[in-house]
Amino acid sequence: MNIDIITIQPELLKSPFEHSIMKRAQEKNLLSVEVHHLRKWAVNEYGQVDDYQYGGGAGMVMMCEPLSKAIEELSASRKFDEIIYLTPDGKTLNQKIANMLSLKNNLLLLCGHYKGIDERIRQKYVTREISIGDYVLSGGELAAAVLVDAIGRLLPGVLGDETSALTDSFQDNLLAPPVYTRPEEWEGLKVPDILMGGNHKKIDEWRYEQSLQRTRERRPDLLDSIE
Ligand code: 6GU
Repeated sequence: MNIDIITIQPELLKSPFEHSIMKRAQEKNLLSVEVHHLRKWAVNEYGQVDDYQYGGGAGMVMMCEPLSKAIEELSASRKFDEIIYLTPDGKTLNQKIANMLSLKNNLLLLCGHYKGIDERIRQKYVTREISIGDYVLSGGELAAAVLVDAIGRLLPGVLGDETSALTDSFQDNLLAPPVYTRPEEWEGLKVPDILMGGNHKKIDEWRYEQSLQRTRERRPDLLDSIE
């Protein structure tokens, strides 16, 4: 999968993909992330990409022309399956959306800043608008990094153990069960006996029950869609 990202803060999008699973995904050529600096398509020699908003009010708006030039130029070499604008007024990201996007080949992500991007870019190019939760970030970059991570780890071959993404929290609308490692007893707290017994059928049942219980307690809203 190729993911192109258009931003005015390319530095913010370096480190998130240079470590751990995202690094491995790129080394294995399962994922390629290309970050493009919007200033390359600025309207003048000062690097201008934003302007005051019509109607007045504080805050700048990212202009149509740099964004459309960037989108057109990148679209000439790739047929994007989706052009996604990261914005707090988009649809809240969830595992279902991440799963669906992980099946695409070419994604283009647009990161907004200030008051956001000119509405006409959204009308003309954007196929999907995504938020990562009900709070406001200073720009779309960290949200884009979250989205790329959520999608990238789902690509076949990226996770070492192919089954591990399937047992994540949310993959079946359940939270993950508790996990333990050595030592067997720590500060008087013991690992549940069932996990020490080696009966895998019983262990699976226990984990499923724990998942259900945890979801009931913490996120009953998730159960509405399966029970
Ligand atoms: Cl995608 N962008 C910004 N600026 N803030 C957000 C967000 C996105 N998602 C949640 N908050």
